[in-house]
Amino acid sequence: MCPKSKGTFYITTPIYYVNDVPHIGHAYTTVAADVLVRFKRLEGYQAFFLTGTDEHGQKVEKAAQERGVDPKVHCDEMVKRFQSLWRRLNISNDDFIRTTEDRHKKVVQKILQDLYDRGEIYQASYEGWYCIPCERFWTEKDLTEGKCPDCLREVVEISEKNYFFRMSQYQSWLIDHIEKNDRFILPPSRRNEILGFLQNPLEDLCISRPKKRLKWGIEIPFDPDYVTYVWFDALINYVSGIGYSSDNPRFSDFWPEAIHLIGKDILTTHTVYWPTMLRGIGLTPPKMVFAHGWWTVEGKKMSKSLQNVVEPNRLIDTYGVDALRYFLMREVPFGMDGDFSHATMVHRINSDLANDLGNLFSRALSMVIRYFDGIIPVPSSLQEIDLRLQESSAKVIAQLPGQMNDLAFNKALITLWEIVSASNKYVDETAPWSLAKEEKDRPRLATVLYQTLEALRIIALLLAPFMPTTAEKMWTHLGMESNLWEQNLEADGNWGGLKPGGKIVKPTPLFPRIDTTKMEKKI
Ligand code: ME8
Repeated sequence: MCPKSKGTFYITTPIYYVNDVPHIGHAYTTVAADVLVRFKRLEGYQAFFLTGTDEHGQKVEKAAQERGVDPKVHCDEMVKRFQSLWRRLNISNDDFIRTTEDRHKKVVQKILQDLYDRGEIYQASYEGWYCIPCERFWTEKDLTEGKCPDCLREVVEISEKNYFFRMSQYQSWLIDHIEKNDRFILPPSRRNEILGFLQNPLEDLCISRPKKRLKWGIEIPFDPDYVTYVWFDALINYVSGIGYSSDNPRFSDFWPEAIHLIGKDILTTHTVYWPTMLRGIGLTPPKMVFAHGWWTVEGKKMSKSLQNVVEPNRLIDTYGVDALRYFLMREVPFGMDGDFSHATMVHRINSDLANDLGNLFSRALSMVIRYFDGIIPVPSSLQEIDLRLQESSAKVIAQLPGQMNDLAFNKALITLWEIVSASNKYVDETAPWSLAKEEKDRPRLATVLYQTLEALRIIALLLAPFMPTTAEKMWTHLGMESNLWEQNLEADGNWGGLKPGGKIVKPTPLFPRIDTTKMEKKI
């Protein structure tokens, strides 16, 4: 089926620094973007999902120096770590942009030149403080006890000539834009934070770094002694990655539809620098910037020195891809901070996945194999209890799109589990194993098992964005011949899509129960 497109949808993740290997925080944003884009495709949107890597600037240059390799060689090696993790995590991005690619560099230089030609960029002397790890300038009054207000590390005093973007002139326009568009910055607490920040005068943005201090960057087109400030370079990926100034039809399909998913650490760059840059370029701001919360690990901040950085590859090896995707989306409301611990992860897997979903799947399929030789039976007249199951499925399908539009992933999963619970309850109450005892109850047995399998088909359809591999397994075990990724929520979410006469495949456990004591030893 090729449903008519419902419109276009564009989602991005931050482009991650390649100064280090990816960890659970990077995986979190990327999985969330993947879940949302898969859901939008299921709804029938023409969607585009962009992720990538941020490869210039001091952090990356320093990391390469420490390893004694050329920065580009370093980037080429590190980028593979991100790309292979995204493949393992089943991330369905449509493109992957690296800021060292020509297609990106050309756009950055074009934008800089345009802004310069129109007087939006000027040169001036800068005297003040600089935080090297954050790559940010601070005035004396910004500092916290003489240190960087963001990371509380030492700052250095500098005096140098640089180029500045006239960001300050857009302050009242930006405030107005945020006030008029209550979904531009979400959640609302982050919107208030930025409106508070904008009560103080906005300064112009320093967008260059002298080459004598930093070589690893995109050269400023009108002054070869300078490279571009890494944030000015990086933010532009969101438009260079969809063909700005190179592929106009594609660009105009997806801009300004963009939803930027970010962590709360990079809120100001995305909601102050980026919209004003776009305004300077003459482009409309993105539709939404959603800043999610921060993950700690067993109650502590993740850091190399504490040696508690959670490596997603290890979690996949231990628990499996879909269990990790489920945990990340289910455990914490998107927007709130969360804490990772093996104990909570094991608990989630055992209760929601092994007990609720896994048991439902294996007992339903096993009964069809036992009582109907694995052939999907033909249902007959429906009773009140059968209709109730259908109603609970229809109710869930009606609720999900709104919850997903609000990026309320955990609420959506709680809602989806209502069908899982309703189906388990249905099986308990109809007791097919008793119906199987009497030949006269065979039509009723056929109906009950058909209804249960159909509920499982709908569960698989709705679960697909969250747990693609599990959903595919369920889909093929249910004997579905159509391609799961070509389904449409409106048409295929209707009750009755499962065809009697199809052949069930013998189930293997979807999620084996984890033995807590054995797992503790292993960890
Ligand atoms: O900031 N909890 O890249 P970055 C949740 N290159 N999310 C986390 C996290 C944690 N503990 N740690 C990291 C940069 N993240 C820039 C972005 S975009 C134009 C340029 C996630 O490698 C979260 O999405 O430091 C955060 O915003 C991002 O990784 C920072 O990645």
